[in-house]
Amino acid sequence: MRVLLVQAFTAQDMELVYPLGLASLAAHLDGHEVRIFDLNLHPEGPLEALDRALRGWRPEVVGVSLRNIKVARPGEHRDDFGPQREVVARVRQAAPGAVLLAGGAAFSLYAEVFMRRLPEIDLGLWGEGEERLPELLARLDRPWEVRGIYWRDGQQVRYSGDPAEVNFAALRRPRRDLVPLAPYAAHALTSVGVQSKRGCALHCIHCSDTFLLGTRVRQRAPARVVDEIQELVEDYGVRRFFFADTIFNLPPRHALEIARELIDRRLDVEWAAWFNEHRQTLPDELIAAVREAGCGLLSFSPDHVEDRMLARLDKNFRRADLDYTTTLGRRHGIDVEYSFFLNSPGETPATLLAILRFLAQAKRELGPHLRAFTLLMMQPIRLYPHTRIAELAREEGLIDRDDDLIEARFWNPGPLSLVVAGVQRGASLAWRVRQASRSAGR
Ligand code: B12
Repeated sequence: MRVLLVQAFTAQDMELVYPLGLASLAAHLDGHEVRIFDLNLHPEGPLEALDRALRGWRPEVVGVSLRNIKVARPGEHRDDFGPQREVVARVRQAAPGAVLLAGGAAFSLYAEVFMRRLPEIDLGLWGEGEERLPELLARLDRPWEVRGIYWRDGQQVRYSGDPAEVNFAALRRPRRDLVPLAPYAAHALTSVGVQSKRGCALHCIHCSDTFLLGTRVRQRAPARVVDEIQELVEDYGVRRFFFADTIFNLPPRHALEIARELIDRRLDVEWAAWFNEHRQTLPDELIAAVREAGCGLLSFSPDHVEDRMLARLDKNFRRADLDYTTTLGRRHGIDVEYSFFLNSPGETPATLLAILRFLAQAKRELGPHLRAFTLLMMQPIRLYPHTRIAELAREEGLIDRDDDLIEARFWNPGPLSLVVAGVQRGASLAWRVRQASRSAGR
């Protein structure tokens, strides 16, 4: 069959994100002709370009990847759902006879909502697709025989039941040949993804990753991960990438083995990843190894700095660990960035101030190694479905019971929300001033 995999819009004001999910799916579609079309590569007229791709090739199945529900920043937010709706409608219009299949992280988070609000979608695949998409393509007339499928029965939307997790270690390498890598590689350090594990053993109350990928961490053999990186370097000239793992250093041994493998192969690469803050997950030998292996940035999401607040957010570390991260950055001369939630459950003026004090302390200690991006990473928590904080927000009456959370909702109650707006404005001004002075200095 001719299968066109379409990457729908990602956030327009952020990094271009390589469609890793589609490249990974494509690697498992033996016996089909597969192409990938990324709308985000066509800023001049994405929908027109999609139209041409559909009419020119006439695929029998169009798989649309709905990755983000978020396509803009809070504050600038207008309508996050509109762009997704337009893509689906355009596919239906330009390929009226094709089976329109939806999948991707945002689809999986909001599957029933998407199925209800976008009647053009014929079928939806929940979760990881490498093992089940080939099964589904072989049973398009009996989708209920495949687990994790949303299908239509007249006016009803039905679901075939939860699937098992994929055997991640056994998956093939993503098909990197199906979309040009150069535009992503040229964009941001975070644009090209490589995944070394799926699932997360942490339980932060705001996060929906465990709903999508489970709490059991499934790892790929370090040598296989580095084979993929070597392929990026040698076959595509891509030397900068981001580990698309929920947390890279859990378990620390796996991260260490990947770093050692990178060092042994002498690949001249530059990369970043998300790290957990708990001191035991950051042994010195790991930080020394990741630095030598090309890691230029430890990206942390501590979310808060006070023990009481960290406990409420169900984080696995405390303030002493966070202080340790700044020491590490200084000692190893490696860049560090942090993201924080403002006005999260239990916040008071004093705890909010504690975040700003921590940043001042981190700046003193880290100097230029504290990435200024931290200034933009201070936001109230956006509420996503299937999270404990969304449930809490319903219990506390912050959102309606039946709010489907497609439109952005934040945990940002009371008068502190005004302070939050002020802090965000100040931080964003400081960021702009810094960027302007950097470009003037160039
Ligand atoms: C790594 C990552 C990033 C990295 C990406 C690095 C890179 N170059 O790849 C960076 C830092 C750039 C990033 C940024 C953001 N991210 Co992010 N990110 C992730 C993370 C942890 C992994 C994504 C990934 O690469 N997975 C690996 C691939 C193989 O998996 P996949 O894409 O999900 O595809 C599989 C399935 O979804 C499915 N599938 C996918 N498409 C299709 C299509 C069809 C037809 C079918 C059948 C199946 C299918 O099959 C695939 C193979 O199994 C996910 C968390 C998660 N649980 O997925 C969040 C996640 C995707 N991000 C999210 C968000 C919100 C963002 C940001 C908006 C955050 C922000 N800063 O405000 C930005 C947006 C950036 C942008 N330009 O749009 C959300 C998106 C959903 C939502 N809530 O809107 C997620 C799901 C996190 C969450 N739980 O909320 N992110």
